[in-house]
Amino acid sequence: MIYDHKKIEAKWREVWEKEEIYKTSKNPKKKKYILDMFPYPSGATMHVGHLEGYVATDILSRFYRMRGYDVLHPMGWDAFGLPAENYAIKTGIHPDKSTHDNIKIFKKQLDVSGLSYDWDYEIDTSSPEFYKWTQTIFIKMWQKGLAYKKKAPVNWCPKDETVLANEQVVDGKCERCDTPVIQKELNQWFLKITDYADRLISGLDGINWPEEVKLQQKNWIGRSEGRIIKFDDIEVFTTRPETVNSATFIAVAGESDKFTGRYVTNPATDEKIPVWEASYVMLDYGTGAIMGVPAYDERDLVFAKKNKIKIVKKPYTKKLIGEPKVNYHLRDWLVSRQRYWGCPIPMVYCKDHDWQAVKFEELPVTLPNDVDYNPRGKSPNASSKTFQEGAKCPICGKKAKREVDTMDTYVDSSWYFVRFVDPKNNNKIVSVEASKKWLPVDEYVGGGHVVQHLLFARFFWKFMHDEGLVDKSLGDEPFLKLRAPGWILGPDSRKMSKRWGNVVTPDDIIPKFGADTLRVYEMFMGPFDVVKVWNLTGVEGANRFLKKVWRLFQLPINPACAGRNSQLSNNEINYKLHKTVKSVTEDIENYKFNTAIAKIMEFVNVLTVHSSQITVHKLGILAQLLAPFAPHIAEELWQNVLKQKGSVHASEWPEYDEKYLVSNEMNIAVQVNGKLRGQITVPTQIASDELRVKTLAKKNKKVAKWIESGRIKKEIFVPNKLINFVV
Ligand code: ANZ
Repeated sequence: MIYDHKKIEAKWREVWEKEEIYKTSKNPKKKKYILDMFPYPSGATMHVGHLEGYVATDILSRFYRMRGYDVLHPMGWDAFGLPAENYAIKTGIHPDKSTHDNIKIFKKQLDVSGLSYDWDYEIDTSSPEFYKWTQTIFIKMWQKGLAYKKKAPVNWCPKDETVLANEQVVDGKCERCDTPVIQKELNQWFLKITDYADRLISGLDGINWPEEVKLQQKNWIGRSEGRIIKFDDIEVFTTRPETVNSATFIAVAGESDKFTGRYVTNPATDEKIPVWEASYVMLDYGTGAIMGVPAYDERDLVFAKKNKIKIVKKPYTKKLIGEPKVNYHLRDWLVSRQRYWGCPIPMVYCKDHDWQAVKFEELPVTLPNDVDYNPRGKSPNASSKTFQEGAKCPICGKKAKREVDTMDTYVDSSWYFVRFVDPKNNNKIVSVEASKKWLPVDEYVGGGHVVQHLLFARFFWKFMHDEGLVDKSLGDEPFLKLRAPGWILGPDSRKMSKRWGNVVTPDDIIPKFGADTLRVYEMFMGPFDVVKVWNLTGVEGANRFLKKVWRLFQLPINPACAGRNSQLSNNEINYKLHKTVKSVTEDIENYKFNTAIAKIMEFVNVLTVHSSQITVHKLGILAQLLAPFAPHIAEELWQNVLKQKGSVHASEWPEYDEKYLVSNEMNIAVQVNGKLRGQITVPTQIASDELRVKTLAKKNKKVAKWIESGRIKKEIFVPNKLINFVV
């Protein structure tokens, strides 16, 4: 019987689907919510790098199910976004069509990889059933004063003709198309994330996240303690109030550097100091004005020298003046986009009542289909003939104008994980009971998004928690544990990209080697969180390993064969078995998938060499340990070779017994005249028995030849350790 991955994998996937073995429990007792950062279904198919995290969460899900947990492991689509719209501009294909065509391809790819999602929980952020609730949350925020509109200079990409969030501007260029970004004054919707700045920092202490991610979030929020000091009518924010007596100028935010002709009084020295405009002072931080202290501050020194301003260095003042003040570098979140393929902002403008929220019972405000996607500096929805129909002011009932902008797609992903626990609820964002059953997320896996998504999602959670939209007992943080897979680079050690022609997709690997091989290889490449280089030889190695497992299960399980192979004592083999179970269990819990596989490999070697000691019991445990990693082959071996009843994935994870973990044998070093000449293995009970150790040591062939020649004059015995013959 050869290992026919094609037949096995297709067969079992069908059985699993029919038997619904991944159905989520309706009444979880011991819950685990295991979540992937859901993908944007892009036109480029999924590559092996994307799969890395999905395989990891699949391993965790299968493992915890086998350990008796009720697991929620859902998948869905972050379906709104610019690429589909840009594609529509180029091809005329509606974003809804291209997105859903892509979803089909992605779903197929996930499926053939043997991922155990419960598709009853699938969500699609571009469906009205989902974005109705995105709009509901927006309105609830607006009602609490957390959503507001203001004129603001915004980053504008002249090519995409849209506003970009600060995070989407990389080195002054549009993150998506590399066009230099310009500033433009526009009326924009903001979400007041700054109200949560302190909680977004303090919450980090209690969660199991990589330290560098926490640090980057802290830096992004940029909490800064200082003081506000008044120089006549000009207030400045400073973190160094003790240097105020050395302040020799004031600088207010300006387009370019120039002297205003004004003077103000330094409250610490009573001296008159000049007021400058300086381009290095930011308008929207602190008070938009600084005290210039060239003696202590590098930037102020450069400015003072250039503009021939006095430089005075005095000792720090003991008595601090001004009022204590905390500032944050975090800005409110600009969420409006002048784009089509996003969630419509559910607001209307009334001449008499300003901006008002659409009534909840009128949601969702649906995206119109009759739009011109081409960016013309206006939102595409403004070109629709139907979009404004029925828009009226909720206060006076008069005709009103709908907001034509849509929301940043990060809004959708800020709460999707909440919807996953109750995805078909038609009456509510989520029922409080469902939230209590599954939330918060226990294991969250995904790469990148260190600042934006993770910060926004924490903000939304805190809001929903405060509002009682999720159960109050759930705590202030949505993702208890976070891990990010390391990048998988192409075989040429470059980032996988169409440009380099080095993209490897599951479709390149699965037909030839099978999904089990792909999964085992991806997890065996190296530690989960480090960068790894794709290597076909490694894929072949993983495949050879599975074939070896396959052959092991084909060996006769027959005590009559005993004696042909080298033998391990029962104790030793039990020790190896229990030790393997223990380490694989702990490794999976700690995301050490590569070492878990290495230990399974070792155990396969032990059984292969000592094949006379194979039993159904031992092979069964091996199949179970392998099940999370290589689910198809494990199932075939479990059900068809070992004739076990039911799915291996529904079986109980093997337990290890501490009692076997103390090895029952000890190694004793044997010396002759102080030189190491051999080693003997003795049962632990006799390792301190001098007479018995001596007898065994003398019989040892290697040792015997050294003592043959002479008479033993003396024996030195260290119990459990060594025996030395002096001849
Ligand atoms: C005097 C001084 C002396 C300062 C010194 C620093 C060192 P963080 O930590 O980022 O909050 N500052 C305040 N508002 C500013 C603005 N709108 N644009 C540019 N710079 C601004 O930094 C606070 C410090 O940055 C403040 O403390 C102020 O300079 C400057 F030896 O005041 B300092």
